[in-house]
Amino acid sequence: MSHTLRIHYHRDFDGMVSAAVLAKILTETHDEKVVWSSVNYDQRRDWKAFGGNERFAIVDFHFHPGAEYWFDHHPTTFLTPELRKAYEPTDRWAWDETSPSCPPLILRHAADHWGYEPSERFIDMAKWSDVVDAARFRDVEQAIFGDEPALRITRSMTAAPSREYPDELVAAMFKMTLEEVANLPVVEKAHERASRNRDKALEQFPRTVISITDQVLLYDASSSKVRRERFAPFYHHPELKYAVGVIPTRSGFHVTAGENPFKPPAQGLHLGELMEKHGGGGHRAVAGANPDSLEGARTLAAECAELLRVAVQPKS
Ligand SMILES: [Mn+2]
Repeated sequence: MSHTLRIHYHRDFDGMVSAAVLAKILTETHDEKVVWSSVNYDQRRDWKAFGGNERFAIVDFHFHPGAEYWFDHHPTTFLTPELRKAYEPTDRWAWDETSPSCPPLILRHAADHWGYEPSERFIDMAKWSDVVDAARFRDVEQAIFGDEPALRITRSMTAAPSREYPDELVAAMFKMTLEEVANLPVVEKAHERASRNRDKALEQFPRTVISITDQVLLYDASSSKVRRERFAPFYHHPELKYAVGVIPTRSGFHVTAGENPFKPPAQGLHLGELMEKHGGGGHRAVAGANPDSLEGARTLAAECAELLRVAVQPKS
């Protein structure tokens, strides 16, 4: 029997950085032998059985009592009240929903509990994780066209050449700087493809718009022929407060709702809590859910848009 520890991580920039950082730290401070693989929301269906018979860790994803190490910053991390009760901070578990991304809390925890001193490159990765995950970009131009290494890596994820691509990026982040990772031929190639897709997406977006009312935009990009750029609504319509849309996933459809990060609404709703009621999750400012059908996704998106329109109305 192997005593290897598997690190399960959320398949996005801060999730990959979290996996690389924890892998490195555990290798150095706990003498662990680690491997890693990404998780997605579909794997919550049989959450009890998650992890199988392996030793495992989870970063930037839902709390699981079987995780030997667990770190997350999502407010919707607990799938049931029982799981919420099963959590308490330990020297191997930490949750901080005020953290803009997950890596800084892992670094902080490792410093406080395990005497770990982070390297310059990990501090840099944690800084960019906050920018990317909390959409703390200078402006919409940086979000869409910025060519800093972290942003090129993030963009390259939208044109991943294989299912294993995130695991390869974690392996690269385990030993390289962001700049070195971004300059890898596999990343450059994916980034070029992603940039072409982005340009196409910006051009196609106006056709997917269903309505713009009270600074809330509703769109339907469920067609597999339509390219997607997350910030396209706010690029074309800087005055927006929210955008809600339907997009395709590998196995179905996803409803995504987000505040305009460049012009956050003064009043609104907690999107993570809203999506939680529909089997999804996320943060206050951005969240999503995966209804069972396209029709269900369209209905949910329209309902969300309507709730947001009411919520942003000035109260008299
Ligand atoms: Mn994440």
